[in-house]
Amino acid sequence: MVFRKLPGVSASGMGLRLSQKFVFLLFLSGLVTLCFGALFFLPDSVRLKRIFLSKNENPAVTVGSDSDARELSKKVPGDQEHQRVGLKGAEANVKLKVSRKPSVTHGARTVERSVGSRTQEDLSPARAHEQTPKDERVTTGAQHNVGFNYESFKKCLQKAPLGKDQGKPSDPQTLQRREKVKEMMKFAWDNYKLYAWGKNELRPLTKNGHIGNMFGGLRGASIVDSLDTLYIMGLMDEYQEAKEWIQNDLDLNSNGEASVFEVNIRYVGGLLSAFYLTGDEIYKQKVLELGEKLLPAFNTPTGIPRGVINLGSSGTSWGWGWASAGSSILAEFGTLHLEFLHLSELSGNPTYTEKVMNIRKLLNKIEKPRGLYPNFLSPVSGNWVQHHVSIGGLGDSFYEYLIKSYLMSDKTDEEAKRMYYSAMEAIETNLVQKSPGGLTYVAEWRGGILDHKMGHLACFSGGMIGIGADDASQENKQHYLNLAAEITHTCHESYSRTATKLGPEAFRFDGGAEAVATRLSDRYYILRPEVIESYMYMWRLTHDPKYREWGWEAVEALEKYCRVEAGFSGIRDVYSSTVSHDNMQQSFFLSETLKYLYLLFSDDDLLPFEDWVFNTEAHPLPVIRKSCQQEHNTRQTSLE
Ligand code: DMJ
Repeated sequence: MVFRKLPGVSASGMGLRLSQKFVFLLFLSGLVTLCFGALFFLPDSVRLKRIFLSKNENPAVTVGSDSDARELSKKVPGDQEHQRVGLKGAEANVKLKVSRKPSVTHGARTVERSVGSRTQEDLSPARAHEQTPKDERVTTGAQHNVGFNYESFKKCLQKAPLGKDQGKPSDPQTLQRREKVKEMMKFAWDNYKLYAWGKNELRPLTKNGHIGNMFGGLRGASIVDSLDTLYIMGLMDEYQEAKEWIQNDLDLNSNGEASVFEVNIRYVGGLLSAFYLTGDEIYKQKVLELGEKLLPAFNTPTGIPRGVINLGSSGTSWGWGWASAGSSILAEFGTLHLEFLHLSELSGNPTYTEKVMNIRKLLNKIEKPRGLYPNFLSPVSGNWVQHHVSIGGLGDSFYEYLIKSYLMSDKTDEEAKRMYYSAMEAIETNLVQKSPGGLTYVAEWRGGILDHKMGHLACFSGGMIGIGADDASQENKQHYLNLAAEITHTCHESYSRTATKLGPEAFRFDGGAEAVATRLSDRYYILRPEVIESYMYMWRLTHDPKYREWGWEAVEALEKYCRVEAGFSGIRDVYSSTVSHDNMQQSFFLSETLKYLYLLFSDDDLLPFEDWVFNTEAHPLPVIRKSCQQEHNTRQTSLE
């Protein structure tokens, strides 16, 4: 184009008038902004988007030591993720909805979105490579997969995992009860197999399968969750069916949106346990492949992972729609430690350990109101978002993983120990209450105001406080054991005070109420394990026969009110003996509820506590005895 200089008008060297030049520049900058903005609306697979919006944009926030600084200073995909979070409200088809109370209903939470299937392009290995951030690519499990020796690992166990006789109790009544639990497992499994094989969960009334959206397109949650239960119960035909499905049908190439927490506790936990119990390489292979897919969730400015991740090659992650200001949830990012340490063990890749140690560093450093850990934290600023504290939903398994990290480290992880006992001290000072009728309970805390409510989920704390008692200071050992017993008693009361002898989702201690649900919406029971979990721990710690009796009461109630023609179902109102079923056999019923019952009626040498800790989905993970294993490895190498 030729621009001619007009006489008498000031113009630039190009022959444009100043106003023309201004308009032209305005137009040009508008065009550039428009083009750049449009990139955000392109699908992830478009090459231009990958070039311009690379995963390496946000500077990291340094938390803690040099190695953390190194880890964090690797660049993270902040901008792209923030866009995603920012867009969420506007994305009509990405509506994350909580069916009742958010994490209070882990497992019942629903994510409203149909999971997209994987396209040809998604499957291309070249693309997967291109999309993996550089820092993750160089540390993949396969490249580090050196050094783990199953034989050495086994030699470092202090006892046989299944005991001398698979934990068979000598007392005939206990044996009979244990057989009953085994029969319940077989019944639940057979019906899942018949009507829902390969789906995530069984719908026992409509006799079909449920997929849900929690696992990002992964399938077979009930199979993965059942592997170790079937194995320890000696249901070997069923175990073989499960193993074959893992071998032939567990497809990890899913491209859906998953809860990092749920995939970790059920799939990663389930596969890890199956590997450690059997030494079968297929589980190791699968779990290392899956572990890598969770890593991009940590690509945030602080390294605190977001709650939801796309398991496909984009690895995009974002916070739950219901969590304020895109925050991450304490019980979610605080419940990765045990599994991630084992992923490092098996792969030889330190990244997993570094990721969870970074979370711990941040939590250690940040100021805690009255020593308490609030449930919501921003993965961007690393600050608390709301001051809601709870040992039930949203907070629960974070505390559990502190004490279990200490136990799983062969009692060497002093930092976890310190954090656990100071958290317990703060909880006791601020949250533990006694009702007028003498029941001990753990209330919730909302910015300094107590909510006198205890969720079913919080009932796991009887067991947790129990296993933490022995390593407390001398003067606190008995105190914690008593506290654990009192909480377990309260939780048993919440069962006793119903028509069905099964406990409600939440019970209250205000307005004259004592351990009963006062709201209609809290009356349901979805086959949850927490109360039975505490019975099992307290039985092992005290051998007080009442815990076995309470466990048996629960078996009878489950049989009477939850067993239907084709499996077990949750119920809508524990206070009514005319039951209305919710048509869902949760995968944690097979993984946790039935396993804890079986262990309750077994001898203590079945999965002995000296060698095993249970993850929050009841998958047993072995104590890591690093020096012992190294010693055996060296001995073996020198023999070869
Ligand atoms: C399980 O998936 C796990 O125990 C988790 O920690 C929370 N609760 C459900 C079962 O209630």
